[in-house]
Parts: sequence; C-alpha cells; structure tokens
Amino acid sequence: MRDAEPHPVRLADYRPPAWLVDTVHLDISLHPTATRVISRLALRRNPKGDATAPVLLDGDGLTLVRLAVDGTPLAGGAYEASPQALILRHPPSDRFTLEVETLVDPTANTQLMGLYRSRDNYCTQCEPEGFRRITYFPDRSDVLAVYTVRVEASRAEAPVLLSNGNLERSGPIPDTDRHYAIWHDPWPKPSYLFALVGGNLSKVPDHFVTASGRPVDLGIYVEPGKEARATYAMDALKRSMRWDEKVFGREYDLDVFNIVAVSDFNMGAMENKGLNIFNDKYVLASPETATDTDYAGIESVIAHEYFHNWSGNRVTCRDWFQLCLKEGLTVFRDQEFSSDERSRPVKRISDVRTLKAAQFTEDAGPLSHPVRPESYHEINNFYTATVYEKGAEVVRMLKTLLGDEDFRAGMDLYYARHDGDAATIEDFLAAFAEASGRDLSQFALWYSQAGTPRVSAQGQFDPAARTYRLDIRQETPPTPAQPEKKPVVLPLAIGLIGPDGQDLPLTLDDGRNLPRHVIEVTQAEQSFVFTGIDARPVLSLNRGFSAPINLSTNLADADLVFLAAHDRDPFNRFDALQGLAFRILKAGAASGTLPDAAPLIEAARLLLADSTLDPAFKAQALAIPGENEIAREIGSNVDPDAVFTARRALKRQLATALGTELEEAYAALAAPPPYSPGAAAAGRRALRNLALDYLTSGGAPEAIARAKAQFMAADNMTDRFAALAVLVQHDTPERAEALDDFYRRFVTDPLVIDKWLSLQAQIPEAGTLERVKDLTLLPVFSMANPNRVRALIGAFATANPTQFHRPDGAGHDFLVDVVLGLDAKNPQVAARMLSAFKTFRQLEPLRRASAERALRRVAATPGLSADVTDIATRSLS
Ligand code: 0A1
Ligand code: ZN
Repeated sequence: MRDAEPHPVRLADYRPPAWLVDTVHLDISLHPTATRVISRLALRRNPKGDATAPVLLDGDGLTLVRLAVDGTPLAGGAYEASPQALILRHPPSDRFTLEVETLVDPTANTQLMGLYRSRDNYCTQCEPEGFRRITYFPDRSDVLAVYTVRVEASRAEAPVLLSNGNLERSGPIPDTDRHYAIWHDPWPKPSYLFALVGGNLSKVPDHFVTASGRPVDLGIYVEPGKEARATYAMDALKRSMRWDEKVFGREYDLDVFNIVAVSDFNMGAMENKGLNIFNDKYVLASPETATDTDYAGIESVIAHEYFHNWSGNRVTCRDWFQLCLKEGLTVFRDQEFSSDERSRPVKRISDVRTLKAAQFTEDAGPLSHPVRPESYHEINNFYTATVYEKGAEVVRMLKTLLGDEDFRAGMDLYYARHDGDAATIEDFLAAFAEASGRDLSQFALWYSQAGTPRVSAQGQFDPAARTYRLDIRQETPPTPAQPEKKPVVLPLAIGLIGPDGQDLPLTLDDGRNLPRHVIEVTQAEQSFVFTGIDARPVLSLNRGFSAPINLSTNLADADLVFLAAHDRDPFNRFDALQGLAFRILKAGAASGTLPDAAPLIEAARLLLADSTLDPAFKAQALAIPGENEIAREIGSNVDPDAVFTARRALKRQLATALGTELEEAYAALAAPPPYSPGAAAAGRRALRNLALDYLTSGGAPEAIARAKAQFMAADNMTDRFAALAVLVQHDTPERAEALDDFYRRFVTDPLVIDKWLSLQAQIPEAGTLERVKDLTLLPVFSMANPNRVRALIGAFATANPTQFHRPDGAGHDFLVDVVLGLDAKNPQVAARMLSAFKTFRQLEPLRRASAERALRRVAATPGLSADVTDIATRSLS
C-alpha cells in the first residue's frame, strides 16, 4: 500500500522525461507466489529532457534480484534501490541497455493492481501506475516503447498465455512441465497499456476483416463452460469495429484482438493494446442471467475499450492530468455508437440521467474538480464522472458548435497530427480550432473550470412588436479552490413552439441566422430577440441537453404540459414531464403534503396513450425521478425520509389515476418468446415492467400475486428481476419466497447473486442495515471481490438514502467500518466506497453532523492508504 504523499502532483510541474525507452524485452516466468520478471530496457537520454538527470525508475513494493548494464552486472554501490525506486546516478552513457530482475508475488496482490490472480488465473492491471508493481520502469504515459514479451508458465496451471500485440512463437520448454509464448507489439505504447494473462481459459474465436482488407483473429477468453455467454460481447465487438471505420474512419491495426474476462477487477474494463481485460460483468450474458440493462452495458463497454485503440492507445495522454483526453472522448464515442445501434433519444435520456446522477452531484459537493484537474494526491481517485461523463459532454458541445463536418475534420487532423504521440487537451483543441477556423480559447474553460453552470432563461413575448425576447444569465458556483468563475460558452439548442405544436422559424433581430438552431451564449448576461412571432410561443431550450447545465426558466406548469405533448425534441419532452414531477416532489418533501398532481397526470396520460412513441422512451419519461435525483434538485437541508414519502405518495397517485391505462399497457406489451436483447424488445419490457411497478405500488394482494406470478414464470432475467425488484418493496411472504427462490436458482452464479445482494441492500426499511450485515457473512459474499462489495455495500451507501443516512448514524458507522477494514487490502475500492459521502453537505443538520463525524473517524485513523486519505481529506474540506 502506498502512503499518502504530503505534496500533490501538479500539472504546472510537468517536465518531459529525462530518459526514454525505445524497446522493452520482458521475460516473465509465472509462479503463484514468486513470479520472476526479467526486463531489458533500451534506454536513451531524451534530447528534450534534463541533460544531467539520473535514470530514475519507478517501483511499488518490488524486490530487486539483479541488475546489469550492457550485460555487465552492477555492483551494489552503483545504484540505489528501494521498493519504490531504482536510481542510477551515474549512467554509463546516453544510450545503454539496463537489465533488471525482480520477483513479485501475484497471490499476495489483493489490490488488483500490477500482476495478480483472479480465480487462479494470472492477469494484470497497469493503468494508471500498476506497471511499477511488476518491474522498475519510467512508469509515466509519455514514455512510449515497443514491447516484446516472453511469458512462461506451467502448462497445467496456465495453458493459455497472452500478452499485447501479435503472437510470434510458442511451444513447450523441453524437459519441463512448462511452456512459453512470445508476443510482439509493434506499436509504441506507454507502460499503462501493458497486459499479460495466463490461465486455464476457453477461447471463443471469431474473425474480422478491416475495411482495407486486414484479417484479424478475434478471441474472447472466458472460464471454461461460460463460452455461450460471450456471444453477445463478440457481436458487439464486431459491430464496434465496423462502426469506428464508418463513422470515424479508424481501422484496427494488429493481426489479433483479444478480450479476457476476469472475475476480480477494480473497474469495468481496460483497453490494453490488443489485449483488453474485462470485469466479467461486462462480457458474460445469457437471457436467463442478464438483464436488458446488462446487455446494453456490455455493448457500450466493449465498444468503449475497443474505441480506445485510437482514442487512448494510438494517441495517448502526455500525463494523467490529460486523462479526459482519452476518457471523455472515448465515452463520447461509445455513446454515439450506442445511439446509432439503438434509439438515439432514449440513449441521450439515459446518458443525461447518468450524468446528472453521478457528475452533477459530484460537482455540487466537496469532491468537485475540473474535467482536467490541476493537481492530485492520488490519481486513482480521478477516474470520476467528471473526467468521463462531463469530459464526454465537452466533446459533444464541440460537435454541436462546429457542426458534423468540421468536427470530423478536427478529429481527423488530431489523429493525423498526434498518431504515436502523448498529447494534451491543448493539442486536441488546436486541431478543432484549425479545422474549423474558430477561436476555442473561451471554450477551453470547460476543461479548467469546475462546477455546473447555473443558467436562467426568461422569455418574454411582445405581441405588439411581434418579438420573443430571451434573457439569459449564467453563473458557475464556487467549487474547491475556485471561488471565482468566468462565463463559459454555452451552445443551447432552441425551439420556439407555436400554438399548433409546430416549431416556428427562428430569425434574430440582428439578421443573424442560427446554424443548427443553436444559440451561443458567451457572456454572463445575454439577450436574444426573435422576430416575426405572431402568437405566444413556448420555449424549448437546451434541446437534447446540448449543454451540461442546471437550467431554470419561467415556464408555467401548463407550458411543461404542452412541451410534454408537443416538443419535437424527445429529450425536452422527457424533461418537461420530469420537471413537472420535480416541482410536485420538492413541494411535497418540503411541506409533507403533495400539491395537486393533475397537470403531471394529464401529461403522463397523453404520453402513455401516444401510439407513435417508442415504449423505451415512454418508460424513461414516465419513471418518477429517483430519491437521489430529487435530493439533488432540492440541493440543501435534505431529509431523505421526507423525499421518500413524497415520492411514494406521488407514485401511488399516478398509479391510481392511470390504473386503467397501465393495466392495458401491461397486458398489451407481453412479449412472445424467444427473448431477444435488441432495443425494441427491451423497450417493451421496460415499459411493461414500469407498469408492473406502478400497479404494485399500493401493495394490493392481487398486485403482489401478479408480480410473484411474473417472477415465477419469467423466461428471462429482465422480467424475473423486475418482478423481484417490485416484490422487495413490500414486506410480504411473497418477498421472502421470491428472494429464497432466486438465491437457490442462482447460488452458483456470482454475477446474478450480485443482483440479489444489491436489491436487498436497497430495501427502504429499518431492518435493511442488519440484513446487509448478515449478507456479508454468507459464503457467496466476499470483501475481496470488488463486484460483490459494490453490489452489496455500494448499493446500500449510494442507492438507499433513507437507510444509509439513518438519523441514528448506524448506516454511516457501518460504511466507515467497511472502508477501514477494506483499506489495507484494496485501497482503490475502499476509497470508492468512502466517496458515497460526497453528498453529505446537502443533508439536513442532524444527518450532516453524523456523516461528518463518520468522515472524521476515517481521517483520524492512522496508517490509511493514499486513496482513502485523499477522499476523506477532500470530503471534509
Ligand atoms: N481506462 C479504463 C479504466 C480503468 C482505469 C483504472 C483501472 O484500474 C485501476 C482499470 C480500468 C477505461 O476507461 O475503461
Ligand atoms: Zn476508458
């Protein structure tokens, strides 16, 4: 475990590397507790670096066995070695070969960084700083080298041996029970993209021919017996490869592309060159074990990692401050892919929901940071919604501002100019500025300024002048270390809708026209006057959520009902309904009594009856905002119990008022077998299961019985799990029976057991904390597996606000105990769990004080990891 560094790493302190590595030869002999790593580095002094600097190689917990320079063993006094560093103060020349032998213990590696074991298989995770846990190396993303890797292992223990690039040779090692494989990756890469896998795995083979005719062998490696569950992932991979050719002109560049699914993984997946390593949750699916949401998740993560081959690997990041350069761009690319493969409006709605749930909350609390941070104590804590999701929004805004053609030209220029480079955000923006001829200097603020801009838009119709005037104000609230903010560029897609429900032509009073129906706000206060308007229009602003902002308008409830029925922008139709719901829920939570919900009910009724609409869209639009979403809208002094009560009351009101329509929808949407994971069928299931949820919300015995019947009869996990999720809301015998049945059916399937753990962790009842504690004692649970921890503890802390924030503080205490217990083993996951406190300042005083005490208990604990120290310190600041 790394100790907390007293000093942060700063972007302003960036210096080019003093030494470069041209080639790396690794010889890795796998052994459960003593893996021998021999590394031969061709080192060269960087002409652009400090000409007098020693050779400084990073390490983390390494044991040095042997060192040689140009073939000659080095004597003890010629170097300094510690577990954290290897220093040669007097290198023999400006170009030499260094051979380093180290020993590592993959079985003892519980952090899951570097070389570790997952269910007896060997695998690696090197981003961001894991390679230094395998061998001494300048472990920074701007040192790019060509790797050749020889790996050997016992044939029985690891019949499959993989690394990056193309396979050069493999075979038995005579007179031993061992074998070897040699892999060569011709593309220079930083160490964080190194990967190695050894184990007993089954290959699901396929092939792909690129647009220019290069044949590629595809392989997805899974535990033997799970092969059939990889077919959807393989299909998603081939679609991703074709899509990147068609939409971004990017082809694959090796003879082999392999994916390995492992069951112990800190994150979702990793884009190692030619050898992606995945959390098995994002590979394995069958109709019986995976929900529609799981299938969509697999499709997008497979695409995401594949797309990194260009946005991340061919063009990588100069340093970790530039993380959004690859992550924001790649999220944008995977979002676009899923939009093209599925429904664009539905994808946009779900992406914005994720953005608001994860990023807007992050940006409103103590962990807020810019898309490109300027300093960090622990880089592992910066794989955040801000870097990923807001980073993607910034790329999306660029596309909105520039238009499709200039955007693509900018992308092409960026790739052409920086292929093989470690680039920066400045490089990225320069390509777009040049391709479009636009000045993007103000736009660049999106990367450096944290916080979600608050934008108010007040519209005024003047019948005499036949104009519609729109006054816009923007302000970005203070965030840690950034008290003052400048106005940012806001591309706001706009429509003015006439009484007949049609968009009016948009003409500005200064004669400017609006390319792509987007107004560009650049000042703190700005007005736009539209002319030739004959009747009061209804404003539809920020269509498609074109800018990631908190928008308030002077629209009346009746306007929102009108937008919900007529806006040709599906996102704003959705948003109008949500806006109505938020108004009711906020007032209800504040006063204890729900105000009149008639306008919302009317709008919902119309939408439900509209046969032209996609069921998936209806399911999104008719879902009542979640408790966390409501808390975010309230913003301060939040009482989770009041939020819960208001939400439940509104749900029951809607269910009663729309009972007939919901019954009809439930009956009409039943899908004939067989199950298909496609978007259309998934959308029907989503709406039908939403109807089931509403219809069961009052807890009537017949409704419970119907949910139980659906649970028992389901031929797919989506319907079975949706029924279970409905049943767990009600303390009935059916709940206990269904939970038992589910457990018995899937006890041997950890990914499905995660769903079972997660649902129970979210029960909004007083007994849940005890239930969660009991569940941690079951053999199916393990603190060593990140998926289990996230499913049970993560769900409790992030998706059960009434119980996590129990007024007696027991939920907070529990999380702290878990974090402190986990920290010594897996600090990354411990830090993630602790970041559940990131919204604590929005709570009412009693709960806020309890959360603060809990965080202080963490901060006061001696011997914490850098990861947990960083989150605790920032959360309390
Ligand atoms: N680059 C990966 C994310 C990732 C980051 C760190 C990891 O280990 C600590 C693993 C994966 C992605 O964006 O998919
Ligand atoms: Zn990524």
